[in-house]
Amino acid sequence: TNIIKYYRTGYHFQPPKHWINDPNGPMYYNGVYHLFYQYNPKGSVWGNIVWAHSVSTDLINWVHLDHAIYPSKEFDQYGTWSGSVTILPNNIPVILYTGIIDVNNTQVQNYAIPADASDPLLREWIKPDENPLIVADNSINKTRFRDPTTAWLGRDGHWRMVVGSARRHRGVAILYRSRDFLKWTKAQHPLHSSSKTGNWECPDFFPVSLNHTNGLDTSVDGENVKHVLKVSLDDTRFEYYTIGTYDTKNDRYIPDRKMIDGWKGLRLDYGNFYASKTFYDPSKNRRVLWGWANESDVVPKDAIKKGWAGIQAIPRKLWLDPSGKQLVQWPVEELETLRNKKVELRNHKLNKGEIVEVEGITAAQADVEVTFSFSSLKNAEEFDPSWAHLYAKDVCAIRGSAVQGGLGPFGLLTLASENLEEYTPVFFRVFKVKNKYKVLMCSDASRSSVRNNPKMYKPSFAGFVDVDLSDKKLSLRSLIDHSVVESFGAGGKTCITSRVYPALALFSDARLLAFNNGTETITIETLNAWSMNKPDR
Ligand code: DQQ
Repeated sequence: TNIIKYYRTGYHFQPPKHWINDPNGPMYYNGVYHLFYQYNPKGSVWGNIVWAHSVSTDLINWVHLDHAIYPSKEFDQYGTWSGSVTILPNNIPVILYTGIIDVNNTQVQNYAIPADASDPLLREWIKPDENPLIVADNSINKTRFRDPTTAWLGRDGHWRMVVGSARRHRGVAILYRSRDFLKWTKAQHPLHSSSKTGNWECPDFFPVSLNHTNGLDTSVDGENVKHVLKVSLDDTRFEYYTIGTYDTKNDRYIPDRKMIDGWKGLRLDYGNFYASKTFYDPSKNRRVLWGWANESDVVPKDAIKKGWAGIQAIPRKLWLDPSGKQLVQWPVEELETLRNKKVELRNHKLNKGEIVEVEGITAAQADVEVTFSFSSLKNAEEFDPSWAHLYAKDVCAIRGSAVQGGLGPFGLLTLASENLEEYTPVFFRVFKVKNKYKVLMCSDASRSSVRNNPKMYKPSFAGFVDVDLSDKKLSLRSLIDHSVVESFGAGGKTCITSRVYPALALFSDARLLAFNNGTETITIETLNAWSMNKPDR
């Protein structure tokens, strides 16, 4: 049977067909949201990359326009790779992007401007003759020199922006400065770099407020402002970020002391989420994050049969946690306009081994929010000291949803088949470490499909949740959409996106359940679940 047709999402961003990857140059301009993205107009594997262009007034319903940027000049004839938008003070949006200029993959930085800035949709973009704006000097590896950020203005009235790069195994954010946005000079020192992280792709550098959840425009600085640097690690397709201080005097970014500046650092998403990029949305005073959720079937045959590959995760509002120690993310509120049929559970107890089905919604295309509570922490299982060096995902692989615990595992079984031959559990497990507690959140694809393609990648994604358990509650929201489950633990402190490819839990055959597999009884205080409508796309 032709099951792969069921993998197309219902409400995530995807064009009608073909391959997509990185979100590029997201912006809000004159009442319209723009999303550009890396796109192959000729097929469903990576290649022939152009900047496809879609517009929206609500980040949910989209209209697809003609490609904004595609290879057409000497300075980009072998590729138009990722980049960002900066809206200049005269209200002209400028795209900075990476051009590939030869078969050796040599990378340069170019710019493009709207042919007519009064066109409400900014349909046509031109690439002026001053291009390329920046070529790599001899100190830079020309094939690792890409993905310019949104530029910011310093107090001296000069622009700054960074380009992702590497010096051997050291990831580097090369800093450039300009007075007029045309002539760019490399700063003596990079904005930041970190050893043994490999090539940095798609850097993102932006301010966040210490006092509120509102976003800040990219040039904002001053008291009660922290800065975030996010990088995408070429070698493994994971990202990490740090929070720190932007030392404007030396034009350097310094991560806060306790930040892990490397592989084991904080992640915006502990799952399938890459090449992400934020933008400031002045209409709602928020910073919004876009990220690419690649296919994880790694079976090109499927991509070719499907005729498409890649989706964008639901855009998220992002802000600094009051602790200052991490970011918090939540799906943009506009998503809630797609909520349709609602079902709910109230004060439902789950004893050890119990499950409850959430009936009456289209479980393959749903939004579910749940708050779990418990009366004591004393049953939490010991955290094995030998796991101390492991990633959360490794602990999840050892202690999955089927392994009985003390306080947890409890959570949701998403995209579950009739007899639970398939399911993607999203759950918590609370561990005791000395006198403290450690909360693990997993989105475990290991049983997501009975398809036995040996190449299928079914990872047990997981992250720890830095949450105060004194109220003995844990909340979870999952966005379920046929081949994707995007989850937000503890109000968005830990986020995990899984791509999954069930063979049985398809469309109306998919079920949604809540479960508890720990000795401590769990109460579902509230569970609200909605069928999700399809937006225009
Ligand atoms: N994708 C683009 C590059 C970027 C990479 C090419 C990240 O610009 O470094 O499609 O996924």
